[in-house]
Amino acid sequence: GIVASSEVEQSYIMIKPDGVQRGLVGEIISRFEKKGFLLKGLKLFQCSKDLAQEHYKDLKDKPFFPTLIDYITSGPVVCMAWEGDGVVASARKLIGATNPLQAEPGTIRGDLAVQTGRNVVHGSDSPVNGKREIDLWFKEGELCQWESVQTPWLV
Ligand code: FUP
Repeated sequence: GIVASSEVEQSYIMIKPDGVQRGLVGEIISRFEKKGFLLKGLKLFQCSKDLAQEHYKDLKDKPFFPTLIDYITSGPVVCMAWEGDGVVASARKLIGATNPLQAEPGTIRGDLAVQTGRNVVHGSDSPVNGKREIDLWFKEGELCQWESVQTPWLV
């Protein structure tokens, strides 16, 4: 992994295999882009079981853990690092509740999904986990340091 050294808050956002299979990649990326966060890393990636298990290690004792690992490794995912003040909590609002049937309309899960086990997207649950997950999923050199010329309009 890389050391996510930026002082600015970052969230690891991942489009899960169902989102890729259903052709929702552009739609989902667009929501974070339009909100105004800064994209620092982006790749299509087939992950190993080891990586999926490490990512979801806090859930390893849950009954759905093996099913979750099979799902996440069932096809390519889109890995993203998004940056900005408040990005972790804001991304979770954009994503909506874990169970898509409880997710509000207007959220990604509320608009695009019906099953908890097929909820199309992941977002880090804390800034510390944002850095941890970006470090886990991206290698050295895969993140870009750049500033959007639009930034003055968004702060
Ligand atoms: P979230 O932070 O919204 O992704 O939710 P969690 O970290 O609690 O859960 C991670 C993933 O585990 C969910 F995206 C889907 C899966 N899960 C289930 O399959 N069943 C459950 O009851 C809860 C979560």
